[in-house]
Amino acid sequence: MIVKKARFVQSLSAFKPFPGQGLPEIAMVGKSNVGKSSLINSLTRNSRLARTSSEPGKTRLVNLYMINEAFFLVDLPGYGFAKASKQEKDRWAGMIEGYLQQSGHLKRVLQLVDIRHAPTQDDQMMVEYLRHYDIPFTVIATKADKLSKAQRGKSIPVICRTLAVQPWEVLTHSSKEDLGRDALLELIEKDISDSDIKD
Ligand SMILES: Nc1nc2c(ncn2[C@@H]2O[C@H](COP(=O)(O)OP(=O)(O)O)[C@@H](O)[C@H]2O)c(=O)[nH]1
Ligand SMILES: [Mg+2]
Repeated sequence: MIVKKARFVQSLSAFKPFPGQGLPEIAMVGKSNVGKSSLINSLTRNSRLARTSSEPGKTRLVNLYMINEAFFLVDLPGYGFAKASKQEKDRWAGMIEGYLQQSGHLKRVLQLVDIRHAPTQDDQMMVEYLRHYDIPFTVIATKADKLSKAQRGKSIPVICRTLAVQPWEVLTHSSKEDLGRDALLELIEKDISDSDIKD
């Protein structure tokens, strides 16, 4: 798939109808700072579309981006931000869950994990949640440029074991080096054309 056009649509603080609703949605989840906004910018090749930050805990909203006027990329609030209060954490969890439960057009969740670290308990809970509700998901191992090829080869099995996924369910990605971009766009294209047939 070629990304010809990408635009920000809206930020939601709670799930509600939004312009263009009905088109397929691909959502991303992961702890704050894992690289969700960077992934959107990498897929769209627009470094200014989604706000990235070296300070974790910035995206507290559901951000919707329209791609090729054909589908949405949905940036969900990052979880696992240690410094947040219990109340704030509950609010984030509520927003993520509210979206996942109420979106009738979600085709896949991209579960982002940092390739350098074993997935956290929050990551494990998230994946169990997706599995429980039968939401198709793919694990994206982000920031691959920070590891050598040999190191990557060691960390992918750890991710697989911790999240109980198969190696082919994990996609290695780097926003800095453009690694994994084509494979991910291909996957999204398939999700979207499958939904054409069914709907
Ligand atoms: N080296 C490297 N840094 C990355 C990559 N993706 C994100 N980052 C950095 O990680 C930090 C958090 O990224 P961001 O996209 O804002 O994470 P988010 O909180 O999940 O949206 C920023 O400083 C990014 O520049 C990557 O693939 N490679
Ligand atoms: Mg972000």
